[in-house]
Amino acid sequence: PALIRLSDYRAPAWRVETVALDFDLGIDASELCARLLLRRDPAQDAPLRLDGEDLQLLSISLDGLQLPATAYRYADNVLEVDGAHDGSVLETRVRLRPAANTALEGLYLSGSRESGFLLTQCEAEGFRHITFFPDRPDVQARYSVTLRADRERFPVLLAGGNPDGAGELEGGRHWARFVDPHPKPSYLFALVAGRLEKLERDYVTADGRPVQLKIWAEADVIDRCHYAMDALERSMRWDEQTYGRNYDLDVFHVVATNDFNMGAMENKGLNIFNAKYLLADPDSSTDEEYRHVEAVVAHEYFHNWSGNRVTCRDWFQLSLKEGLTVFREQSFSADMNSAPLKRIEDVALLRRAQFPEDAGPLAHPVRPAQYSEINNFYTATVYEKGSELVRMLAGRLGRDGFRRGMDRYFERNDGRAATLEDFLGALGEANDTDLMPYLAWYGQAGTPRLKARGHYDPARREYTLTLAQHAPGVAGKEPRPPLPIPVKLALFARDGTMLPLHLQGAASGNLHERVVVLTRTEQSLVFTDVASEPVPSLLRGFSAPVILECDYTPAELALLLGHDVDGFNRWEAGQQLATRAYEDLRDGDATHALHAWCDALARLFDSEAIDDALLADLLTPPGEIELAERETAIDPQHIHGLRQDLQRHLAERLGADALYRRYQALAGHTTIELDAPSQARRRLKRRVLELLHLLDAEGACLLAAAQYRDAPGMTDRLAALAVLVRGHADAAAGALLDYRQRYADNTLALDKWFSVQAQMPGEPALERVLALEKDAAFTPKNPNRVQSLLGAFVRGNPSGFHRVDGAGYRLLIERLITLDSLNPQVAARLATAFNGWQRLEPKRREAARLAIAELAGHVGLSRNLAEIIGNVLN
Ligand code: HT7
Ligand code: ZN
Repeated sequence: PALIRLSDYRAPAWRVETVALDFDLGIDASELCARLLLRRDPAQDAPLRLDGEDLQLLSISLDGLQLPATAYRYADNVLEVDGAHDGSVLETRVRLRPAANTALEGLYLSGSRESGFLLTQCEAEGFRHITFFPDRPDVQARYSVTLRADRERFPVLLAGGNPDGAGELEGGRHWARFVDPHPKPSYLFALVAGRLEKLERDYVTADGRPVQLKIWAEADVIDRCHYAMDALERSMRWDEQTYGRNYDLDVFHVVATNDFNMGAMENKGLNIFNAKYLLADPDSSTDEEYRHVEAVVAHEYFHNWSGNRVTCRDWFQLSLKEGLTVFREQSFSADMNSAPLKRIEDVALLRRAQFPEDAGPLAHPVRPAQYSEINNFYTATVYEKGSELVRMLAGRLGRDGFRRGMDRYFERNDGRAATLEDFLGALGEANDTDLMPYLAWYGQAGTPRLKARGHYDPARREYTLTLAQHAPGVAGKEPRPPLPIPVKLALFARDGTMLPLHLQGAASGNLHERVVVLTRTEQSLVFTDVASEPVPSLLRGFSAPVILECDYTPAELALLLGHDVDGFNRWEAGQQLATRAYEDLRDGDATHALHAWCDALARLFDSEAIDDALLADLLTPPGEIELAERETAIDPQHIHGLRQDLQRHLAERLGADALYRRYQALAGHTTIELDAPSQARRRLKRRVLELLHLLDAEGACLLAAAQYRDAPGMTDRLAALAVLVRGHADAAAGALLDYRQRYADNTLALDKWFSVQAQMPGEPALERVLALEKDAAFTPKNPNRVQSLLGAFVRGNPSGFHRVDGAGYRLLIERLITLDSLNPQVAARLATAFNGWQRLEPKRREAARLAIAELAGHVGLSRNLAEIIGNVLN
């Protein structure tokens, strides 16, 4: 398939000044008349060419005259029209088939024909499935949208922008018009039509604009939208206070759907959400899901400035809006909740999702140089690594400097389609500094490594820290120039106190922590007046997205785990120590790290001073995917077993009595409140129960069965169910049956029922997945359901999926072929489970290779799936 290259970018030859869309909506057939006022770039001489995919063209006219068939050509998804000039008005009429659209891109039906509703999804290139248009983000137009439909079937009609009239029509039909005063790219267009209920709240922006906030959902779930409404209001206030950004329309609509390819979509004035990220209630949502709802509501709202008011020039700049908006959301969530816990959660996600992506055949720079299918580039690299790059810049400029830079960026680029250069330029100029060296981070794939070596000279009382960076190179290419790497650091004395930092060549001050930006391949930092050999705490708060290699002794890591005041680095020391302990077990030749890890955690377990949620995280070793990253011949089942052994050692060290006591104490405080201490108690209770299960499976299952039965909310209920299912307990079957009946009508709760079973470890998982596919509630047409069963199995259950007989791989390719014909985006995302197959141990590697090669040879794969499979195979 053709590759689109960043280096081929040309400004559009034709722009659209205004667009008037007139929809006649129906489930099987909808008709749309689009009137475009065209502007021509006088410097270019290209014919008028518009994107349009699978459109049924009914009529076409230019400047009021019907065009003869000889005056236009529609082939290969492009409509070419003769005779247009600057100021021409092109009118096209097309017919769309929403109910037949299973790809969920363009105009489609959510839910059933009888009661479902119509909606659109246009990012990245869905608008071309709706009408003929220069469907690229640097064409920004003013939209006026009129919707007409049967009033009884479609009582609610919504589009982005401000309402501009509504009324009755003959034959039980009605109409509504919306005008958006802000020019926008086509990917931000949206409409919704159907039977929906709403929650409403009045809001006044800091600059005095009254705004109606309206959340829409189907009648049976509208009561589960209150938390999202509160989160929306918090997000709006936070953006006003933190960035001085106000909302800019009279109404802000948010709609929930069960049928959605991603998390949510920031359409101007009409955000559309996967119900999974909008609905929340204690009976069906876990604490983690509440946090996700708050984060995604904030993320989409923040796009109104970082994405909508200032959009991307082309899709190569995707991280300009996504990395920046993830960063804004992370800062918001840190302010609303616990900052260290949020940082731990985000870095854990980066390591679980982005590091493996960056280390395998799907690796790409945050700003890719080329793509075949843009939908394949909504990746952890563009989002999560992109956010880390913004975080480095924000850290470099400091709070006030970053705000100054963001003000400059928004002011200078408001209403424009910008590039990453525009972003770095504005941040730098507002602070009289050159940030362009950071551009190198955006252009190279792979996670850089940072090697740290310390040397203490007692006679001179000097500590020299040598830091050397190494970026994974590309075979046959020049070594890469060094990157700017901000390293936040501190030094600890052996008694756990922080030492004042006297860095040679730097302004002195009574600092205990500082940030040093590395700019060379190797750099030595000399600290003077250091009384005894220190333990360095490096990359505090994870100040740069690199892999740190430092020859700490187990005792040094245990010291940081016990004493570091940076909550993130304390956790990080524990993760490194746990990884060493894991290696002790794997290699069977030493147990220093294992003992150091268990002892340090045993001390913390008894300490009153530590927050329950942080303790739960400290008691959790790195996951199987992360541990696999360090292996060269991966056997996921062996890794699973070793990680279980590691946790069993910890449980033994803590002791059954202490674990039971702690469990009972935590269970004594069971509530469904959402405040931080209540959430923290639930998190620790779950961890304690999991550890207990490794010591006394029978006893822990009795507790879990009781916890399942008596749970006041979903967090406790699902935690108990997971312990029963993962432990293959007798009581699991009864609990699963109970859950299935209890939540028969609750789609989101049922998704968790599928996932928890798909994630049971080891060989039995595959049989269970096959059985669950036969459940009446399973359908390959719903992305959430596919994700909850097949996604959870292939991406969230390494020891179940990677069977040595290759049955997991064969199942995946069979399902991919079916799914690809329904929804290529969903199929392509699932196929990324094959990432990293080259590092499997030989038997699994060969089984995976055969399966992938078979799929690659399948005729008629979508561009989405073909690109992923092609890249994975090479
Ligand atoms: N900007 C959105 C990205 C997106 C998307 C959303 C729903 C369906 C398909 C989609 N393709 C791309 C989501 C976001 O980052 O906010
Ligand atoms: Zn986004």
